[in-house]
Amino acid sequence: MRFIHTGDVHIGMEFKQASFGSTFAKKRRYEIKETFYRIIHRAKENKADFLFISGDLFEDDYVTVGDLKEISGQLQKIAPIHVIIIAGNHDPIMNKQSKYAIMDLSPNVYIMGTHVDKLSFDAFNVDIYGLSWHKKTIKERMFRDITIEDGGRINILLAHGDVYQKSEYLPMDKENILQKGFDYIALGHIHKHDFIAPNMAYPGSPEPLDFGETGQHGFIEGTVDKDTLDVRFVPFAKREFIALDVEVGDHMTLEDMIMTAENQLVNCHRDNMYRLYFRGLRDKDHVLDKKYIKERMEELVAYAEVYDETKPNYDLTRLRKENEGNVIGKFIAYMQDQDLEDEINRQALYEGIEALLSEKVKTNAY
Ligand SMILES: [Mn+2]
Repeated sequence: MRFIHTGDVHIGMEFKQASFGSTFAKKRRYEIKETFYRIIHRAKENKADFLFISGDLFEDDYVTVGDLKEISGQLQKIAPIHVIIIAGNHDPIMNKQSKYAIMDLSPNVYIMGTHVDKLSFDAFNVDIYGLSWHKKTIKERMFRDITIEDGGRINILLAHGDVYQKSEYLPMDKENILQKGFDYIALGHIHKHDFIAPNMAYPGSPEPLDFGETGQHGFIEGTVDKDTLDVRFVPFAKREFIALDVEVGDHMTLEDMIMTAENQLVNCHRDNMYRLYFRGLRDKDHVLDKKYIKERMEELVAYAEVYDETKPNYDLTRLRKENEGNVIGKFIAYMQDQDLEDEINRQALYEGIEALLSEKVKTNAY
């Protein structure tokens, strides 16, 4: 039996907590759907028998009726591939108003029930177990007592939950689940792909959702029979989030610093999304204009964010000595007693010095 396993697609995501603005967020909303439809198409091209969607297909609060119609329309097109869906914590089946209830699903699409449910496909000798979420948190170990009815069948489990820790997101004990005898366990909930065991895996989100989700994203594809298991992760995302450090020095001008970053991006994939951390000491008179640098970087890559972690090359000891007794000296002394590892404190120190020094220039001038 051939299958594709995906989940955590999060169609409709608004990216309200994300670092990027509304224009890029809107673009990502479309790209998430685009990649999901490419996966569906791949299932058809590769003649998969089943497509497993292990929870969080969409964002219950933000998915539109148009999105839902589009999803069901696309899934209908790949019949007779059986599409097995469980709801996760972002798209739970809480009542009759559930978004799944208003979807007009074709006969090849199955939404599993909110109690441990079983679907049988005799033509493939397959039994599929699973359950859909019915609320936003589940502290109980819902699969602890699940048992396989017929060990002669290919037994699959779809589970949206947490095998890493005892969280309120349907905790699962890895060993407990593994010893039950499932041939493949299609997990969902964690957005980074991971093979927990050869026959138990998280596919991760097909598209990464924010800079917390760096690394490759895609889906899992494979074949499973009573005596064979062949599964692999397939990188498939349109874009990847990548964090880069740009080391600068106080011998550099602003343009030098920008060119250092550009040289790093030249060898990178231009479709990816970058977060650049400028680090090191810089000349205090070369201010990093983050907006301008972002524009320059986006001539090379699809998206860039700029973080200024540099320290201007003020000689604090000298400045403090020179200003002993005045407000600048007192300010430096006070700030040096604070935690200067903290970015906000550090920024306050440098911005304060800059402001006070420019005041001093003005005072002297008049
Ligand atoms: Mn999720």
